[in-house]
Amino acid sequence: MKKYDNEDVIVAQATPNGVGAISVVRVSGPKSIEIVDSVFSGKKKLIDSPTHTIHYGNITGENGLLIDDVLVSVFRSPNSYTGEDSLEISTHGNPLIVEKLIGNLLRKGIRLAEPGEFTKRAFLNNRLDLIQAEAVADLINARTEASMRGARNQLDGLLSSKVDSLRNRLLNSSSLIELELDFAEEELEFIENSELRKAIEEIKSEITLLLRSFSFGRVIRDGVNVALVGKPNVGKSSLLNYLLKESRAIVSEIPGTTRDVIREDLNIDGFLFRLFDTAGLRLTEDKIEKEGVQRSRLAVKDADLVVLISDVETGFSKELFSELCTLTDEKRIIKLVNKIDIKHDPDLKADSYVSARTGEGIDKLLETLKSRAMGDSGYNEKTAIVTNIRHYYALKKAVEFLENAIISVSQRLSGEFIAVDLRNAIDSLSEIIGQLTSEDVLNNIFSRFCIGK
Ligand SMILES: Nc1nc2c(ncn2[C@@H]2O[C@H](COP(=O)(O)OP(=O)(O)OP(=O)(O)O)[C@@H](O)[C@H]2O)c(=O)[nH]1
Ligand SMILES: [Mg+2]
Repeated sequence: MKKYDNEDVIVAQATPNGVGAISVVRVSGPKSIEIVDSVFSGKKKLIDSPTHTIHYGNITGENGLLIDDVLVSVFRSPNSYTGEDSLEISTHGNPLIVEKLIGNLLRKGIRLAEPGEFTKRAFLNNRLDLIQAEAVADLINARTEASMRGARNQLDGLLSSKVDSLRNRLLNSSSLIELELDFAEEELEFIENSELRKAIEEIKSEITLLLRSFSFGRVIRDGVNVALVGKPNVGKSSLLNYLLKESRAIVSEIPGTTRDVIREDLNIDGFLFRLFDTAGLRLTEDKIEKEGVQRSRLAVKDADLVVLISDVETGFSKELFSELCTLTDEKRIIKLVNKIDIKHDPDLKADSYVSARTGEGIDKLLETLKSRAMGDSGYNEKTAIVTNIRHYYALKKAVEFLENAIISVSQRLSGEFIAVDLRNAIDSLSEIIGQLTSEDVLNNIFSRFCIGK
């Protein structure tokens, strides 16, 4: 890992812009304490203060004019978020004060931080690995209990330590093969063929398990898109309204009421479901309705789950079901019968039976949605899960290399072939933790952070 050698001192507001009780301005970099000290007057010099101490005093600007009385927290390298000397200045929560304070520091040779630059420095100084750095952004952006817990899981290093241990096991195997190559002339065998194969297969199956956790990981992090579709008048909008507990979409007995796709978020036990109410699917000459039907089809394509709704009168049409299967995977479709308050038809087979009028069956529907979204994840707080698509693809690449390696081992090919595949698999795992990650990828990751983080 390259050592971080940036001499720049950076500054940014860490709290949201606007009026509040306090605002916090963050400063980090070598000489940051000295520089802030030059505009600060308190009982004691900041330079002489130990790490993790808080100091009250005045910050003055040009001409010695008071900007604000503040509290300054001092963190010394390496025991700070960034790993560098850094400070947090708490001012009164007025944007004008913050602007003046930052302006004053810029004049002293400090520069504005880029988005995510504090976290990037933490990563480059080995305070966090890349998975954890990405989790910081996820934690800040989490909007549901589940996504918050997922980000916490990553920040605590569950996935990091799993990937790291898989990587170390691969390193072990590959170093034995490389050793054999070094002693090729003596024909020494450091690891038996069957043993090697078993070791690689075990690692491969553990990575495959991680890959499988991604569908659930994505649910946790990004939520689930659910399209409500069906023929006109079956009660799609009524169901949306019932689930949201508000009269969001227009409901009427006239078929073809809904034209636009209506999107609303629903929180089910801390998991985010994005519901899309759509125009009823039918052949129509009406220009606007036609466009609506087209949009319904797009919603089906984008959906993680498709609730195909019929009512007790109409039942399911085979044609409609087949059409949906051309737009989405059959496994994503949940068949639902609505209006069971009118009558109950035991011959009408479906995954869910509800009444959007009385609410009967809705609790069960929520359970069905939740369990379908999560699959058989077997997830608990202690399992490592993959929530990030970058990690997913790197793990997938690792599996492909391991598959090649297994083929080479079983064909008893020369150790060189096996060594190359194992090396590539190791590199894929290293990319995830950030040990072998290109500057472009890093910039891309950190540019998505907010400024001040
Ligand atoms: N009895 C009964 N009537 C319902 C139920 N759900 C909806 N309805 C009625 O069915 C009619 C159609 O409801 P909507 O929610 O507008 O149906 P939709 O599927 O959105 O229809 P379009 O937008 O035209 O495709 C309305 O008159 C509703 O009051 C239910 O569970 N029971
Ligand atoms: Mg509707």
